[in-house]
Amino acid sequence: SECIEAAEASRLDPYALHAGEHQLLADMLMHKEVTVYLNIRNAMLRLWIQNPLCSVTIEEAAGCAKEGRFFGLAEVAYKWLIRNGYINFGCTEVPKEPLAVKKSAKQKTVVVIGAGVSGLTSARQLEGLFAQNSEHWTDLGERPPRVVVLEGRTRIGGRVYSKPLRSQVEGSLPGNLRNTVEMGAMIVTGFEHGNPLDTIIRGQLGLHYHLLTDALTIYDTDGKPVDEETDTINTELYTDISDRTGEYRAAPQQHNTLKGDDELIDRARDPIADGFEGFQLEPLFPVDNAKHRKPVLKRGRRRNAPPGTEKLTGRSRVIEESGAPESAARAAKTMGWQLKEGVAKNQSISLHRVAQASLHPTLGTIMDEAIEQYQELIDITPRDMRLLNWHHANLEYANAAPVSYLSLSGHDQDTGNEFEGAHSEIVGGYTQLPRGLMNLPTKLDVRFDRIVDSIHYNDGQDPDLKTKIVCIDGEVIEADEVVMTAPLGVLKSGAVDFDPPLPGWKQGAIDRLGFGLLNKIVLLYDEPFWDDSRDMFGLLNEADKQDSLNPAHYAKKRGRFYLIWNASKISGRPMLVALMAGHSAYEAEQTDTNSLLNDINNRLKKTFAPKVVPAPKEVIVTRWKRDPFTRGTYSYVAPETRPGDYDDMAEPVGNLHFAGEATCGTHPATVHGAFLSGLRVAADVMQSLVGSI
Ligand code: FAJ
Repeated sequence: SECIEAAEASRLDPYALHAGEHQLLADMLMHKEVTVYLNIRNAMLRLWIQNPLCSVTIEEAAGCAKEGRFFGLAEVAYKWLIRNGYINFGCTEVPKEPLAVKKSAKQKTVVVIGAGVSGLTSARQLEGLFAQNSEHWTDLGERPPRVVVLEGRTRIGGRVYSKPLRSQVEGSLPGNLRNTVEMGAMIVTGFEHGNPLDTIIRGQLGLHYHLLTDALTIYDTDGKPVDEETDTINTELYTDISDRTGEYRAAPQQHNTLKGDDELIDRARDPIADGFEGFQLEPLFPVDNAKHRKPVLKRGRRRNAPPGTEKLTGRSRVIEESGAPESAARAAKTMGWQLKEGVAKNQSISLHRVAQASLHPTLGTIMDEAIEQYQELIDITPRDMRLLNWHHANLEYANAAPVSYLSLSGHDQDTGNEFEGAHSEIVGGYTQLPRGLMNLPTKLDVRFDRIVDSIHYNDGQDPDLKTKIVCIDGEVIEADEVVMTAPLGVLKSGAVDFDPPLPGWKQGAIDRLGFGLLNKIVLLYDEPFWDDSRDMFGLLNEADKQDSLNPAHYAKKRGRFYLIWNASKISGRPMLVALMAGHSAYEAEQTDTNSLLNDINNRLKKTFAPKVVPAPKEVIVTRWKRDPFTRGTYSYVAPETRPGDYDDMAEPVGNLHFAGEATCGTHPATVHGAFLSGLRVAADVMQSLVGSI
């Protein structure tokens, strides 16, 4: 079962091939051999997960095969896992052959643009892959390629930025605490269950973390806490409305791949030899540790190929009707709402007309329509409206966009990929992750203050064309392969010129995907006046116009300081970080710091009275939209976005490769998504330089 857990923690199905494995092996394996392969691969993952400080060696990998005749299969699994960043990745020493060519021998160059998490991960991974495949270049009489990272800023991390506070404390802070504030990403989601950053953060860097609790008190505009019952019924109503909009969600893509025998895999057992002794993958492992041969996968011995092995290309579609949900009135009654006089229990709401009224319906329009229709069935008070809009604000935070900017069918297209388990924050600052990626096990070649102005890449038309990257100060760097990780906001702005221009399918995806905004105001104090045992609290906001029952009238203000984080656990200083989401995030870009400070001060005074709320020692306001190196915060699915757009963002154009959160459709808008995109792009670059495994 440790093997099963290891596969799951690696985001792989322990009982079925990954689409990449399927592509590599489907034509060569018999049904029983799939089970053998999966047992071998799961066992290798176990070795890695148990100790990610040490790379899994080829000998250890061979040991995962129960019989010598499966060594060939083990080598395929080993190479596939390494190439795709499932083992031997991150800040770990990798097995390296001594350099077998002269130092003056030819060397290719891979240029990575951007030293955020995706750029540093791809550079780190490429260094590792080049070292583990050094024989490829030795055979060519070359040195393994060098990797150069060009970063426009004077710091690493990009949207992961633990900014040092101006106001220092006397002496040093205890333990791992640092005098910093998270300007960008702060939360590591599903930390202990499948988040690949766990391997680096805990397994390799040994960083301390604070597990978050979701205990949350929401304070109303009069400063009084909302009672639990009111909070609960509004949360349930919001969830019900959200579920009803799920009817219009595009169906997720499905991949059918070869499956093994569940029962045998559960017990890490191989099928009995009978029936597949004709197995034809040659044993490739050098039992005497001699030089390896290339895998020879022989065709033609396949028997009993299971049906349904084709990958389903299922493009997303809008689900029209998905059975009859419980009537809205009955659902509301069950939640504890009082039905209005004359409302029958079977009375419901219907969102079809509004959903179909536009070519690109938005989540916000349909949810607000649902709220309005619910108002016909139950008495929704202005306070309930403030609470429902608080939930809107929370959705606007998660997507970095007002709900009226989100696609109805695709806003949650990554649903189902989230990791289980508690969320956490890194004690002492998230920047320790990019710092580790840059420095361990050896320092990457990161060049700061290199603002890339244009990329003259090779789209394959003329194989002799030299690829050049030009910085705004005129410096020109030649490259064989380029990895572009500048954020979607930068790509949208046209700040970087592409020569030749990007093809229509790529530019189309860049134009259609959304790139949103979230801002924060950070307040540093001498002493906490809030409940320091809690991680956060919420604030409700008034409607910005007279009609407090009209959902549209809350849009402008609902995201202002709607959630306030207690950051003292990670920084060691009494500090609050208030979020400004949705339209409020945009407003913060135009509002001066003093006005924002006055506003939040008044809210805090009302909330914590009779306690005295002092003036903060230090105030920081983020304004990510103005930042020329990001121009916003993270990607979202806009109404015009098409189901394949995230995948198209990840596709290379000739020798120009793309990484970054907006290229990771399974985990967009996150640090782990950026990390996974870095691993993926490294495999793409290897494919270009070396070919398939
Ligand atoms: O906690 O995982 C967070 N946790 C998280 N990601 C967040 C979160 C959000 C979240 C929480 C839970 C679940 C999902 C999301 C919410 C929020 O609290 N938080 C967050 C908050 C803010 C204010 C921001 C800005 C972001 C987040 N994110 C998103 C992640 O930070 C990003 O997805 C991730 O860090 C992106 O990494 P990346 O490698 O794709 O991109 P960058 O921007 O870090 O790196 C690009 C580099 O290129 C930069 O260093 C830039 O300077 C450089 N560059 C740009 N143009 C250039 C250039 N260099 C040279 N020449 C040029 N022309």
